[in-house]
Amino acid sequence: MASTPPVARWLALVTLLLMVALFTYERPEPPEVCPDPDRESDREQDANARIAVRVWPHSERERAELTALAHDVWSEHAGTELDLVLDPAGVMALRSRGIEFTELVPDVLGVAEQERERLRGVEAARPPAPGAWFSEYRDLETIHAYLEQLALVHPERAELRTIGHSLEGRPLQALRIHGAGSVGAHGDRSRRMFVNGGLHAREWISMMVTTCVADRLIRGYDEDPQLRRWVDEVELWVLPVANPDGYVHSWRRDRYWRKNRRAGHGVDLNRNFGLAWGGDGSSGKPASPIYRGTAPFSEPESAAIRSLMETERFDAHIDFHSYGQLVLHPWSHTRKRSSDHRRLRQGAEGIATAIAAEHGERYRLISGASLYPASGTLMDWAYGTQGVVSFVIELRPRGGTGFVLPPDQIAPTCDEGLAAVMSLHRASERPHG
Ligand code: 0X9
Ligand code: ZN
Repeated sequence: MASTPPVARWLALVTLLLMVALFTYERPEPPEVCPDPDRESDREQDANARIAVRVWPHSERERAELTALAHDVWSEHAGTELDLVLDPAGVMALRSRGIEFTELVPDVLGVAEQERERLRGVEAARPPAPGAWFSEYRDLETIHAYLEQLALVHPERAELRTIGHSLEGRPLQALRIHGAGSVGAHGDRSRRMFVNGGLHAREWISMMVTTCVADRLIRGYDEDPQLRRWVDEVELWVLPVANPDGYVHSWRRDRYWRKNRRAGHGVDLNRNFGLAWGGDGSSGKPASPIYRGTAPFSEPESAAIRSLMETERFDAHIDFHSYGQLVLHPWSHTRKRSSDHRRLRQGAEGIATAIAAEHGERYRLISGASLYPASGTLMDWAYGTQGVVSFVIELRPRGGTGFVLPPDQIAPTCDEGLAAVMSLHRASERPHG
């Protein structure tokens, strides 16, 4: 065996020493910088922090770029504002690109945590004092028990029906409310209406408002002649929690959860209906907040609403959501005018006027697609395939803290919801009998 020449041995030793030095080298700590008053706050430094901001993109391209920065989209208005949830790096990106924005909620998770804390106290103080039920948000179990109680105490005008079950097997509970004139229903005298809340899990005010509307109509019947006349002429079905699995998840795990719970990623039920399914403003990606599912009505919750509407042949419908204070009319999937445009617009105007008469709050009228396109929605399917005069109402707030609305807003928002539902009477006149 030939021996290694001394120069080569020396070179090998130097290389080894260099490698050891390289691997053991530690980057020196950066020198302490003096606290900079303009420096991002500690909150913004925390990568897990979430900040809700409102931006006003100047172009479709900018809108898409800003949306790509976000963890979540809370609300959209085509051509104007866009409410996004960003992390601190996202906020820094806005700043460095000189993009104008306002902070809606500086600490999104903190707001949810505060609400949770408050509700823990409420939980401990159960059951609510009489008359205080609508002073606070209620979980699924409590809402369902309340609906049951209403039907039990007033069997002559309210009946509880299970219209189907959620993916995780929870009942979809609806109250059928009728007065003297509408008993037996399907008769000529009665108008047939359907309202639902809670298609989106995080929009808690919609579950509370629909429950409260049912409560006011059922319990107010004996004292209020105006209410009595209305209930006598109408058969109204109220489904407060259209997405019970999502609602439970929003209470227990993630306050800002929107979809149902399909395979953990969820399906946006308001993209799962069978009109223009798969079109603009819906996504084929399971992780998207507007994931449409694998097929129209792939989800038991939307399929149950389809069966109810096909069986009951309603004249009018409101799908309650939040937030933004808007009254939306068809279409949602296209900016083309519907053939009933004038009538739908008048109906929406009637709703907005009735709402404003309550507390002076203005709800803006706009067609769904003019707000932003959305395909496979309940409103479009109800109107387009069932001939139902159908609206979406985005309840309070206009911006504020978004989906986490202070509980003292439940009662006034319920006044607005009731006014909207009662104004449907006029909007529901069918053009062809
Ligand atoms: O996007 C939705 O499903 C609804 N808005 S929400 O913020 N509550 O999620 C609105 C659907 C109405 N249609 C259109 N905006 N096109
Ligand atoms: Zn919604």
